[in-house]
Amino acid sequence: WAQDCKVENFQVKQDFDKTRYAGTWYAVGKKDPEGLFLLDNVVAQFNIEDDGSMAATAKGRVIILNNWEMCAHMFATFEESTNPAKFRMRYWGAASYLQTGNDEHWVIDTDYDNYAVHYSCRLLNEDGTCLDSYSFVFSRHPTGLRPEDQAIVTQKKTELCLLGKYRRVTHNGFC
Ligand code: ODT
Repeated sequence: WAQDCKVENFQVKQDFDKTRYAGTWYAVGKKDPEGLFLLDNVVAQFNIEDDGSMAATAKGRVIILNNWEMCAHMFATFEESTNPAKFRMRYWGAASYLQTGNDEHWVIDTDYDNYAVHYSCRLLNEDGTCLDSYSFVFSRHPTGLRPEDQAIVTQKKTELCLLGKYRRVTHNGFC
């Protein structure tokens, strides 16, 4: 089975259950996009709204305007698609100088209780591979992934054609 790295062929979580996904996720790994924003101390909190839609808040350390370090407070709403694991994420910050945007938000894999792999391609190449992507590895545990989850996550990074492109996301209490 040869990998073609075409975004449309990436497998996402089957029968994704947003209710089980709700709650707190600690970012433990990240593949950065062009012009990265969230640096470290990234924690996301997913919620199900009264209307059944998914929403999230996140905080993380950012550096804005060259050299100003701060803890960004971000908000997102998620638009569903025909695939339950593929959303559009509209996001904005608590302050106007933070990033806003509308990105793909795919849940590649999760066991809901320990790990999750997220993926977003912002820009496609002509051949259907991704020119500008970012991806988070999340853990339910602030201490990181359990050893038994690491092999699965490595497999998913490989399937996204991003193996070796992630960095560790540290948590040192800045946010
Ligand atoms: O950090 C980057 O370089 C790109 C990411 C920018 C988008 C951050 C928006 C966060 C909005 C609130 C939160 C939600 C949860 C998100 C989970 C994962 C993907 C960001």
